[in-house]
Amino acid sequence: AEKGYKAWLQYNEITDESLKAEYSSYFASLSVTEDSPILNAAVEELTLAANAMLGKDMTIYNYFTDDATIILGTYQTIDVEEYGLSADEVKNLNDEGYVIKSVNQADTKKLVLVGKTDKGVLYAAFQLLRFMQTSNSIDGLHHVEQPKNQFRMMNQWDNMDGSIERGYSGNSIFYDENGFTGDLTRIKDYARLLSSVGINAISINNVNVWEVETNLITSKFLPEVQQIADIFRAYGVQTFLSINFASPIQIGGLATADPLDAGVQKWWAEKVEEIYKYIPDFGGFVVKADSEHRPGPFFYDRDHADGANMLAEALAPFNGVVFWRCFVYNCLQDWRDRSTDRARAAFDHFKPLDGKFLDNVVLQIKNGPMDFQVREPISPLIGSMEKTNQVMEFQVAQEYTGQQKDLCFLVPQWKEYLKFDTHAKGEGTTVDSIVNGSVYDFKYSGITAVSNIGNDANWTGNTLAQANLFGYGRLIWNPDATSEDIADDWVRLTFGDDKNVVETVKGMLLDSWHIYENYNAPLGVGWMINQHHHYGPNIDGYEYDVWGTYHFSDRDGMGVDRTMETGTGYTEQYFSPNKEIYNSLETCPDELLLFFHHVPYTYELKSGKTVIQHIYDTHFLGFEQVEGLITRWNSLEGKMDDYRFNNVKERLHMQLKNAREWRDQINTYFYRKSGVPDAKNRTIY
Ligand code: GCW
Repeated sequence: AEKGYKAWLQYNEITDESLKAEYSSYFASLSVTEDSPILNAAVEELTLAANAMLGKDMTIYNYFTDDATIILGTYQTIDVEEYGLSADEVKNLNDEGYVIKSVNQADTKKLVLVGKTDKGVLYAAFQLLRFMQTSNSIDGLHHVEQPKNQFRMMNQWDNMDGSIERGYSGNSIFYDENGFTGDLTRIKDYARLLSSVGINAISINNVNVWEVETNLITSKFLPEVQQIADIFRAYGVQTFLSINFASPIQIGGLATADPLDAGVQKWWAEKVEEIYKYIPDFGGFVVKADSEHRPGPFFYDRDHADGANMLAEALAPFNGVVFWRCFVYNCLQDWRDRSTDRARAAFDHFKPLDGKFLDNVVLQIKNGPMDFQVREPISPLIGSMEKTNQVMEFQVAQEYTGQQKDLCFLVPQWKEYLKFDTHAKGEGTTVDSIVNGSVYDFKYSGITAVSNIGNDANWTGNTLAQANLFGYGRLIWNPDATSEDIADDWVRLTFGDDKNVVETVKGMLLDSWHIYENYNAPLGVGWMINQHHHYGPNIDGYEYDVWGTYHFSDRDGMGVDRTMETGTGYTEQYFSPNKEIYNSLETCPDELLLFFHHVPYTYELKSGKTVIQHIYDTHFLGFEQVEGLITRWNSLEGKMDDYRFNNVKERLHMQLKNAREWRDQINTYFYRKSGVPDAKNRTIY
């Protein structure tokens, strides 16, 4: 059994006879006159799929001939007008855009896949195959698309010992025992998965760059990085590395890593030149500096613009880019110190530096001000720096959202974040319009995310977590796509067209984020998790610790006062009217109430319930909903292979155990604190 390995690239045989006949008439032969690794990848994918889905062996011509049924290439070489397209239609697309057109006149049936560049052609091939795998007719097709974001990136948190920081699906596919696994087939298949959903950049090592990984930018490892970059390049994916800010000391033999030191600058310039000898289109660096004990410019009394610009100078001659992370906060906070607020940190550190960064620096900002909780407000830094390139960082890995045991389809959450109105330039300045670079005309922009894959046969541990990887790519390609459509596509591609399977799995996915939220930390307060591994409830797990993640529950109430008048003043960081909306108890939305305010347990929510009754109700409900997920899934037995069925079934039972623990610990804790009984008298311990 392939155990879920093919994910959404199943290419199952087409069983509907009339569709099979229709597709087959187009998949007789293919003509491509340009030669590039990316175009070859497109042809290889189409050939593979034609074989698997239609049992056809296409003839490939490397010249134009009227005999060819598929014409594939860039607009410079294809005479698009011959196929009823105007040259402008393709020319006016961005570099990754494409057109798919079918011509079906009486005696000719042809498919034209034309891209602005070869990347567009590859994306067209994957889209065409998606149409076919989801049983759409391709007669009369005229499909035009281009991505709405420039960088569509993936960050691996893989270490060279083979472990993955926050990995929930086995070990790294890249590394093992402080070297490379050498399994290039697996990496190629990962490249296919990424490219098929439009990902165009990847950093291949953890942002925490430890001792061994610091050497990735040396001749010891660069030949193997080059091999990996060659594979990704053929799928339109540009390779980046995370670097250690202290590299000049650790591997350069210098006494300092001070960004303003001439020797350090020279060292980086030479280092970058060396890297580009191996990888001429190397993307650049991802940097976690002065964050969670990693070295950075603060150590030398320099600011983050000094640090980022030093690397940017070195990369600029090669068009390289620095992704500089804004996850900078005091992780040694004294819990007694009520004036420090971790949520404020990114804005406080970076906003004053607007205008000081070189134009090949991109600030990488987590979607929320804390750390990928089940619910957070948008980071106020997004949209606040007019003169500085920004990308937003999501986490596809489910560190705080069930660790790929619990089902949590994150597309609806990301969608809410992307459509949030920051009001940065008045009404309608949504997050997606900022991160796609159109509001401030950034040179570089887009979205990045922490990957959720490992070397488990099915890539993501829980087979249903594949939907998050797929959905991430599809959503950032086009943030206007709906969660429903993305989920629908994923289920059909992964499990086929059975109506029951499609409706059931889709429903489970779309409900899952709210279900998870129901049994988790309530009303946006976050955390309440076990230390270190972050799975399962531990309400006071971080309450008296250094990490700045507190809920301040006492006998009367709970929540973090972040208002301007009596709290930390964090609300001030938002543009009006968000600032006022969050600052006021009257207008703050229920789901974020405890993120912004400390309220009595008896405080009445907009829903009409008290906070304490809301806690009880959602936690009893969340557990029941997980029981419901199990019933829904069980109804699908026999409708798919046993491996995938049992894989998800096992995970759902782990989820039920987790939900029960959350329900009972949260309810018991707050009952004991508040003394307020459940209005419905259910069992609380
Ligand atoms: O919250 C933390 C995670 C760390 C991670 C860090 C980060 C890579 O728990 O494991 O380190 O976020 O984003 O840098």
